[in-house]
Amino acid sequence: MNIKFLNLGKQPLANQYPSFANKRQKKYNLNICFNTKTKIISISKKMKSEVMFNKKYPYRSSMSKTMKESFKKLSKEIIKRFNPNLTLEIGSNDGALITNFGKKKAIGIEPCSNLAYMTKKKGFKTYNKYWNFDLAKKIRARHGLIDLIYSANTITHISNLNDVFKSINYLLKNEGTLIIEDPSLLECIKKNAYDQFYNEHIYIFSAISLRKILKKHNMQIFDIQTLDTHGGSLRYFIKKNKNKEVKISDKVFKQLSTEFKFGLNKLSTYKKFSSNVKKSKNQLISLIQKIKNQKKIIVGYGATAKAVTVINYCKINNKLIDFFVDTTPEKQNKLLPGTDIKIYKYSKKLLSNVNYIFLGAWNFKDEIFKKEENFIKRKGKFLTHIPKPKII
Ligand code: DWN
Repeated sequence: MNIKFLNLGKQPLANQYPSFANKRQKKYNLNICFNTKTKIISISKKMKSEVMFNKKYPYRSSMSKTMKESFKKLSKEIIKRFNPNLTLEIGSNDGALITNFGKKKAIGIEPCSNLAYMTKKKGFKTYNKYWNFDLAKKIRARHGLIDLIYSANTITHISNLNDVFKSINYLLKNEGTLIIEDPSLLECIKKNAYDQFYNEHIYIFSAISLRKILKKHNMQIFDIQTLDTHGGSLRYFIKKNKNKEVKISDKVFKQLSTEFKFGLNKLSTYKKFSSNVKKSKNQLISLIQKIKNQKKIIVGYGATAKAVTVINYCKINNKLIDFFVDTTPEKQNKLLPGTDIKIYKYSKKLLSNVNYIFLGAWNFKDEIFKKEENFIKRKGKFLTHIPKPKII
């Protein structure tokens, strides 16, 4: 049974940035649910993939140095540990991972044509398609079974998980490896990061819930890595049950036991989280209001999908946050979805008389702090809502 435990109010679609002139933006109700049987956390209204991921999708993994480095490191590890003849990436975005492999050694699948074009242009075979069983059949007929399938921040964006894993199982060699990487539910709850919930994040996985889905598809987690990326992610290494050669690492049992101890299998944990989220909202509004009463300038840094959730949930407008800056060309000179707050192209000059920076991209705090040494030197302050609203 799906039980709603958190209402994040009326929200627009994240990653659909309206022009300055567009004042009428559609919104939907964002509710978060816990499934008592599968233990999975999901949003209640699931949008069609075609509505969310199309030729205008603005998010590019290569926009951040941190992500580029993380993918480079991972590709080296994949080659050393598994030495695959062929790697297939589901949701290859702008090629931040696959371009680290040889052109004949990696295939991308990317439904957003603007992004698929970027890897095709670099000579990588890229299917500009949504991941499903029909595509898996087509790929198997053309390339045979695959040694290694990788997917970061994509599986949680696809509504039909049974089809996702059935298709992976069909295409992966019996001795092959599946690696998936997504925000960790444990970190999300611990950090009170309610902004991980928006229309694209249909699910937020825990090892507990992922293990249950995989079991249905005769697969299991054999190793887990904890990552700092995207506010705390888990990288799951998965094998088919048929593959008896590979041992289950202690890290898997450790993660499961930590999650059970924390109560990720219990509704009461999410009810507590929900009440913490409401507190966070009130604290953030009063903190920003207090700063604005002193006639200071506050600017949002990183017009992230996460910021869309926070700003809309807290009903923050351009009287409270003056504008946002972002390095992504597709987001610039647009409005932060659902709001009247403008997004401008990032430049140091634009920040020269800013007093406070609200960290929309709090997950890149270290990268941003390094970049903004001058802002810090001239006594500029950062504002965050993670783990609770405060001035840093
Ligand atoms: O799963 C998803 C994750 C991986 O990426 C997607 N559904 C959508 C997206 O979520 P997000 O928008 O919350 O992701 P990021 O990676 O936190 O976005 C960072 C944003 O901040 C980008 O628009 C780039 C911008 N940025 C910037 O302007 N200056 C980032 C850094 C580090 C900077 O210095």
